[in-house]
Amino acid sequence: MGNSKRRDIKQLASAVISGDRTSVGQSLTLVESTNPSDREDVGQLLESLSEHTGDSLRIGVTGIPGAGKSTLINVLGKQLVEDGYKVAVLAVDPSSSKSGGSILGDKTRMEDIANLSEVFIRPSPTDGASGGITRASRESIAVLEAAGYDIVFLETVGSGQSELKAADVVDILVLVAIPGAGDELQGIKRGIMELVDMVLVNKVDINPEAKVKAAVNDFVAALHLLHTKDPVVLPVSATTGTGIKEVVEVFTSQKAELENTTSKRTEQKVKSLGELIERTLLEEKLNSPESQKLLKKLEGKIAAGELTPTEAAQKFFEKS
Ligand SMILES: Nc1nc2c(ncn2[C@@H]2O[C@H](COP(=O)(O)OP(=O)(O)OP(=O)(O)O)[C@@H](O)[C@H]2O)c(=O)[nH]1
Ligand SMILES: [Mg+2]
Repeated sequence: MGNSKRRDIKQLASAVISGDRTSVGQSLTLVESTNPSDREDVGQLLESLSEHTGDSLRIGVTGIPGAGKSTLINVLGKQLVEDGYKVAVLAVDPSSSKSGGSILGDKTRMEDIANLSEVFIRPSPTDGASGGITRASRESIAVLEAAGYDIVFLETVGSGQSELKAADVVDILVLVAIPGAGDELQGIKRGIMELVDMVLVNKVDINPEAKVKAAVNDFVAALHLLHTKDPVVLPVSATTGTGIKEVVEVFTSQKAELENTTSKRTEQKVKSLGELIERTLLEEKLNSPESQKLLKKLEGKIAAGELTPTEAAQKFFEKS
């Protein structure tokens, strides 16, 4: 694009840095775009913001549907705002079929913070491509950091892939669980527990104390097996506020610690290079007219039963 477009992006970036909410929203729409022609603008925007990014505490919140993730973010966010932090929430929903209902649910579950000037909530439905989740989240977080948000929550539905991807982007991964009769680890996909830094056993207000204790002990034991460090497992209630102060204390001390270290951030930046290259290569490969033509042809052959998807993929790589 020409120079005038460039200047617009520069203006957009300055408006984001000044904290202008409309510009933050526009920038998030731009980075979420899957249109290849927007990538240049995104690159320009992120470069203009780069000196102002990288200083938020990023908290991933995962767990089975209905565990209380949104309700917890609402109370935690409220407390953090009272403590002087600016808070942003990205609700990542990779399943388009579910997104409508869930996003509406998220908004109403966060009604205490939804209208605060210190809070920005963004439901981010993605196209389901796992690379897309990480890239869009990482870039969205950069926009929010540049706009001055100190704490960014990333809520992901408990569907394996998005949780694993979210873990790459965050500083703390929180699993929200509910007490159950001995089956605490059910519904939690393999590979997630290894990445979890903190478990919140939620809804203690409607569960007997013994059941809560058993759940906490099970998670402590499970995390002990997986980590060497001391696992943080806390019983909480998003409804009554039980345990919320303790959780906020963990977050604020982590935030302070993060200000003194840069290693994790550096590690994440290094990882993002690989992802960017991967994505660019993929886009180049898929978007060329020849590839599109070949894809169409191969799709026809699969539909006609002449090729299996595996054979078609092999042919695609042989010929393109
Ligand atoms: N009694 C009680 N109910 C709770 C608590 N936390 C959440 N809930 C209720 O549990 C239901 C689900 O809460 P959400 O916050 O929407 O759960 P979620 O994990 O965000 O759900 P999805 O976004 O659909 O994956 C709602 O009806 C909440 O009011 C709690 O601590 N105690
Ligand atoms: Mg939710």
